[in-house]
Amino acid sequence: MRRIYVAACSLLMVLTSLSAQNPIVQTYFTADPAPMVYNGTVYLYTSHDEDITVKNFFTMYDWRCYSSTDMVNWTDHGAVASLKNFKWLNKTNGAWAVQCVERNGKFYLYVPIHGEGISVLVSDSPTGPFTDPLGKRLVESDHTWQDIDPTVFVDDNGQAYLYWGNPSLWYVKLNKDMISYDRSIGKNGVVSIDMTTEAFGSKAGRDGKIGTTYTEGPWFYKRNNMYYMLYAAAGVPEYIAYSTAKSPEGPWTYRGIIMERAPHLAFTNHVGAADFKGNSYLFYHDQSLSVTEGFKRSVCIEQFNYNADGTIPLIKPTKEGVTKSVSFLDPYVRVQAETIGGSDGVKTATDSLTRNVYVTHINNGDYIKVRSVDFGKGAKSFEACVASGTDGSNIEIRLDSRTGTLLGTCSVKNTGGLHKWATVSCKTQKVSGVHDVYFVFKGGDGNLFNFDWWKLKK
Ligand code: FUB
Repeated sequence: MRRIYVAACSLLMVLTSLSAQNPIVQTYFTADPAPMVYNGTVYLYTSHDEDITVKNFFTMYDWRCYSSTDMVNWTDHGAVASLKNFKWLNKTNGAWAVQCVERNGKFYLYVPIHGEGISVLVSDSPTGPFTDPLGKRLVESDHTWQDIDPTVFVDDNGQAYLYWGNPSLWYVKLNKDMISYDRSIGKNGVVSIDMTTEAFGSKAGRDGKIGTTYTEGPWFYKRNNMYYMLYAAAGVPEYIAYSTAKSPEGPWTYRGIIMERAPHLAFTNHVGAADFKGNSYLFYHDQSLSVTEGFKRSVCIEQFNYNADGTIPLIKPTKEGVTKSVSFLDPYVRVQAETIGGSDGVKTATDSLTRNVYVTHINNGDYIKVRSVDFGKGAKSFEACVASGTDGSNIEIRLDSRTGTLLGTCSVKNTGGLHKWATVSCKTQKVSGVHDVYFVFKGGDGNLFNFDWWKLKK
């Protein structure tokens, strides 16, 4: 009997590991992914398409951050910076593609403000708070409308490069302080890359003239002594292509397409790449969550292998995404409720005073999936921190699917309001091994409760 049970569980695990992981965030629309590996964690910075698109154009006010240690569950750190960080700015829209890099324990967030050029914010933590060290834009050029999509890489010799641009590509050599640059090169420090077809491939423009495929969204990095420039190519709809060089300053050689156009992708695409725990990942965005709204995009990830010579294969955008976690989640320490491997219905919010992020907008039937949870020999009980203004809600703890084995039901009573936090607990059935866990929320009408963290007890 036990054997049949174990076999059934294994089959379920295979089935759930085949389930769709893309897009990786369902609580917000996220775009222009920029991963940063720091201290055993992948921090993923994204731009953010608002739920309501204004004037049928990019409606983007802030930048969000997510982190993961297993590549399947992502902890939401909320909006870590916004246009409001720039006191000198007289603009409420235009928070386009971001990238964060760490240097000497400080985190530098390079952001374009559409129409205003490229600026920088600094923090002591990867998740902020970020402050504006300059009180003005970082890159001073005479083409601010084209100054979007910054990408930064600090080379082994300590020289940092900031590349950016649409539809041309420029760079500055950042000084060690990361918030100023060498003004002695190029035009007041700004070096213009030669947009040749050898460097970036060829494509006929609308006027019939041959130009390069390079469009925007550069992602600059070095791997095994090869410099890579990945970018969105060939106008809209965009595909992803790349070029390589032996030096960070070029000359660049066009290497071809790495992600084709596909029906569920948006008219823009924008990539970031990272190696983590021995695997290589490509981050990009699609429009599947909004069902074909190009101004409501969502970040996706594919695992891939570089070819032996360092070239990048053609990578297919899939619904499955990253199916294998690179580590298991420990449920016996507090797990933030906003550590999510998939969800339906819920949102996250940030407490404006404490900056604590929690799960909210929980309605009857919504759920959160947490992947690859290591039960070890099994738990006896479940504990959760919740806040509610109503009685009669429940958290069902289910195994491997939203209708899977019910491990326990935790009742959530009125705690005195949606910001009056209290700990609730319930007994759970003993299960061992690694499983996906589904928290399925049940109750009456409207917002049931807020959910801050959970943990299992042995
Ligand atoms: O997200 C706004 C713009 O769309 C980005 O800056 C481009 O790379 C494209 O993804």
